[in-house]
Amino acid sequence: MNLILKLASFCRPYWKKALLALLLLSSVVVMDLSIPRLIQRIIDQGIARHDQAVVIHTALIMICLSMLSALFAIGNNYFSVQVGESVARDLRDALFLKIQTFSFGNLDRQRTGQLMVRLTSDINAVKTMIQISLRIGTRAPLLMIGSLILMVNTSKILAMTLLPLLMGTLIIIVFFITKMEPLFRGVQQKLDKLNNVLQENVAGVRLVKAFVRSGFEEERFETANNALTDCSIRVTKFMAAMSPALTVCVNAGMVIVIWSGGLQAIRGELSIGQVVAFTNYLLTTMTPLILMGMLSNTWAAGLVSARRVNEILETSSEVTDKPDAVIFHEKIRGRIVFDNVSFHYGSGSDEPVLKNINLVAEPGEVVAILGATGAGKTSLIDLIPRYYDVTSGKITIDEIDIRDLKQENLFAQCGIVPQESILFSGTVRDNIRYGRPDATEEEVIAAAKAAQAHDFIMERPLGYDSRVEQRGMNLSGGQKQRIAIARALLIKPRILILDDSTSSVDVETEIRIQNALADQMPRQTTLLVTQRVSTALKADKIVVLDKGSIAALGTHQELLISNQIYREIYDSQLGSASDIAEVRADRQESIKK
Ligand code: TTP
Ligand code: MG
Repeated sequence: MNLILKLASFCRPYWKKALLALLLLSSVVVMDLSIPRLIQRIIDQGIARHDQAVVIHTALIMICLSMLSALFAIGNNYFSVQVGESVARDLRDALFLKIQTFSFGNLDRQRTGQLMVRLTSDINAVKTMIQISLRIGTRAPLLMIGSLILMVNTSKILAMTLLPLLMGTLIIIVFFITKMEPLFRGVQQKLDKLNNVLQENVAGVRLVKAFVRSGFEEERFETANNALTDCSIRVTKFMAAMSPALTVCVNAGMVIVIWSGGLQAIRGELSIGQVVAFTNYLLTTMTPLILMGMLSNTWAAGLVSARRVNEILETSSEVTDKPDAVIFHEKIRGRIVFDNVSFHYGSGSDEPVLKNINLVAEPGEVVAILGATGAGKTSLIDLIPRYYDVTSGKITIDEIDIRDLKQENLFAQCGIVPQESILFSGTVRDNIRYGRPDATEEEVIAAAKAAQAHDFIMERPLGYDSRVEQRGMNLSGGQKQRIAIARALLIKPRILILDDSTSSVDVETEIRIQNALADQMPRQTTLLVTQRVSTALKADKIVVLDKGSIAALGTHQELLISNQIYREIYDSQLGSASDIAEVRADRQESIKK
């Protein structure tokens, strides 16, 4: 019920068109219903009495009515299509907007394939349901009720004889409709599964090839594909039984009418015209029934889809602004404090990913976060822009709890370079300007220079106008990373978050990027996630993260002396000779010059 109301609310803006469609439809039904009456008149008053004028006159009326009815039906179609398409567009808009508000936690739970199916196939099913309802869906019951009344009006006795048959037919239809809905839900679920497999495979087709896993993937796809086919066949088989069942009912009705009506006509209790009109009304009662039966699948599928679309619309984002959320009015200093923060992802194990993190990043400081893969580095920095909310403890920026901030304002302070660089198709310039479309050419170039991207961009014939393919396919990993860094720098963030963002860049270039970042005035607070000790060397603070806890915290020199874990990492990556550190420091200096 709730669902129907929700759907109705989406139709409300188009109620005038919908009403017009229904009015036109009612006129069509009235005209359709008058045809058997006119036939009756031709037979009883024209043919039986040899009155040519009545025959011609009535036939002409019938032709006019038919033409008018066709015209109205076209009008009805036109408005129904408009209403359906408009509602579908609004639903797509609403879904899309909703998905934009989803937090990372929501998105983890909604698979991409599922969201795609809801945005396309499900909305189409809802659209078809609306259009059908405004056309045959309303026409059929109106025709049926009209014909029933006129049948009784034509001959009460004959109508009573048919009553049990009509009831039986109705029961058959209700039976089919109720059985059909769960079957359709099954089909949609199977379609979801297929889309998930498809989505993963199309996105990762190179990997599948590289690992010679196409056999395995084919099997996985085939399983999903066969499941969908089986389910669809079951639905179709079930539905296939319905039409013949209803046809049997119609034919039985005809036999009853001709038999009993014929006998009554012979006895002179009914005119031939009445019998003919009655058979016609019987057909107009039964045809809509059959039509409605056939439409019931559209309705069942439409309702299932409407429910699925509604599920998304009713999901509330896990991270939302408080009603009294504040914004930073002035430029922030960028002091970030983790106050006893623990965190675990909602799904799966309840083992916390981060445990009792206490950490202060002073304005302008570079804090390097070092740790093995899976230590929780990405999870730690994802908490700063509130991609996820902390489970306990709090994070403050300039002494304000980030949960009290408007999220948009929070985003505006953070320049984020995610671990996986995501680029959109478009020009290099558009990709760099993504967060600030109004940036000037000089600003774009300055950001690209700082990210050490300018040179390789200029080597391309079209420079900043060169095309970036979907997901940055035509760029190397390091080039993508540098464009992503330039994009983050362009918004001139007070807080810069680099998640292993120079992992694909050679060491020399990495040092140049670090130097360029250090030279920015005033310096932004930088959180630098890395697995390489060499990247962390010059940071003001180094945090060593181990299985979600801080294992060590201090400068490189301090940690080298005091911390066993850090020394081990250092030795394993750069060798035990401490002079290597000096060599590296020298090189950094020389590159800087
Ligand atoms: P991460 O924080 O992603 O670990 P990391 O960034 O330190 O590792 P890497 O260097 O490889 O980038 O993950 C920490 C733990 O959290 C890990 O056990 C996996 C788990 N996790 C989830 O359960 N859900 C998620 O969405 C993510 C990102 C991680
Ligand atoms: Mg990571």
